[in-house]
Amino acid sequence: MNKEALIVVDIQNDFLPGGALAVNQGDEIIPFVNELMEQFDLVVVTQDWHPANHGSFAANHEGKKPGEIIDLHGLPQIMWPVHCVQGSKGAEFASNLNTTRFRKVFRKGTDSTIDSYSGLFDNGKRKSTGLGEYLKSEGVEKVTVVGLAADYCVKFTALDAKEFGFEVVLPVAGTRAVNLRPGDFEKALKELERAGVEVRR
Ligand code: VGL
Ligand code: ZN
Repeated sequence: MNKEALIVVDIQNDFLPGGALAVNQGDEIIPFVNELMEQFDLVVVTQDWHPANHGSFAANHEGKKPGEIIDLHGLPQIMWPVHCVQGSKGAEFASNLNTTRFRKVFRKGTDSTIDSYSGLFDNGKRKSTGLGEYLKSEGVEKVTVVGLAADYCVKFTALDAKEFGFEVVLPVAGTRAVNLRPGDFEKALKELERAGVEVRR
């Protein structure tokens, strides 16, 4: 049997229109994701979950503005607006997302010294969140990845899942991009295809 799982990445208020790190039209994927969850017996979820002193926040670095890149303990780090602070409204899942289908939630970005775009590992691949190991222990061989944002957390989650040994599918209808630079969405999709991810357009 080829057991499958759905990974729902960071569908949280701060990534929706009106949120602190709003993804254009990010809210449009929610009905699609709610329907898709009904087709999976195993749904796992990631939640961006930063302490207020997180090193990815421009506000925590004197004179830095969102979009600038700094060296954060040896890794290049894009400066983001303060977002998904632990316990805040912005860190909560979208109110119209059907959370009753969630089997397990993996929180990431909890270490102030390093960011974590992927739901499996931090950006330095120093620590695992346990997500990959959990799916393996459940006998999963194939994963579908949806959520926000296509050019950051969805991309790195899909790449790490592929590298972890899963077959990976990304339905484009289930994601939207930050697009800091125009074209980042398409660039991410190409990169995923080159890595062997099945991008369903
Ligand atoms: C994300 C930037 C910073 C994401 C999270 O979920 O794509 N992007 N933190
Ligand atoms: Zn974040």
